[in-house]
Formats: sequence, C-alpha cells, structure tokens
Amino acid sequence: MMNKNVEKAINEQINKEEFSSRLYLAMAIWCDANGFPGGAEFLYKHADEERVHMLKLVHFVADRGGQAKLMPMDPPEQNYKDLLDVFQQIMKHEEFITESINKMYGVALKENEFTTANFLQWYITEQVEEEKLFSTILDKISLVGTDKAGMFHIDKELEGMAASKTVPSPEDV
Ligand code: OFO
Repeated sequence: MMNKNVEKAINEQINKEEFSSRLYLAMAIWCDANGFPGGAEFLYKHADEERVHMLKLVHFVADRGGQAKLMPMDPPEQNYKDLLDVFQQIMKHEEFITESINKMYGVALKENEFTTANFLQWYITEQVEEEKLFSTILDKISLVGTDKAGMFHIDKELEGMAASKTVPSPEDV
C-alpha cells in the first residue's frame, strides 16, 4: 500500500502533468491561429507527451493498489504576445515542474518509499531533457529577434522536430 503523503504528492503531480498537457494544447492552438504551423505541430505533440507523463503516474498509483484522483484546474493562458513569449512561458513552466518533481522525490525518500523514488527517477531524467530541449529552442528564437525570415525558419525547424518525434505509450517510457 502506498504511503498517504506520497500518494498525495503523486496526485498533485498528476494534476500538474494534466495541466501541462492543456497548457501546451492552448499554446498549439495559439500558434495555429497566428501563422506558426510548425510550432503548432510541435506543441500538439508535446501536449500528447504530457498526457503520457500523467498516465504513467496514474498507472503507477493503480499498480500500487491506489486510485488516482483527478482535480479541478484553472484554464491555461490562451493569448500570447509572440513565439518568444510562448517559449519563455514554457521554460518557466518546465522549471516549476522540475521543482515539483524534486519535491515529490523528496517526499518519497522521507517516507522510505524507495520503490516510488526509483520510479520517479524517470521523471528526473526526463526533466533534464525537457529543460535542455526548451532552452535550445528559446536560444534560437531569442537570436532571431523580430526577423521574419528567421522566424519562418524556426517554425520550419519546429515542424521538423515534431515530424521526427513519436509519442510513446505510458508503458513504453
Ligand atoms: Fe511532464 O514534462 Fe513537461 O511539463
């Protein structure tokens, strides 16, 4: 049986991953409506990935004899200044998620839930990848500034990144 504090922390993380998925969906919709089809493709796919992050936690709770609880959530921001604004907000959000995962890991260790801590290692590694990915994209966008041709090129790059990515099922990650 899962420790109550650990279960609570995991349920809160489930909510955050679900929110991440919704946030990236809102950003994808904005990109679609504002002339960034590549950015939209990339973010639609990333929204799916966040759903996988959520499901992986849901399955883990079930496997340990618990029942995940879904919580209400505020709607994400749907209006953005430009593509730079979108990726700056993503970066900020991912840093918040990393902090939250580290805290959850801390709770598991404190409660001697080593199986859970071991399981959470995947999320710790994943956050390193997520932050690296978004900071690379953010650097490129910052470099281009307001140059329209450069922005077009970035959008094409995002399209390519989306095309080369397949979203795995929770069991495969
Ligand atoms: Fe789930 O990694 Fe981003 O938020």
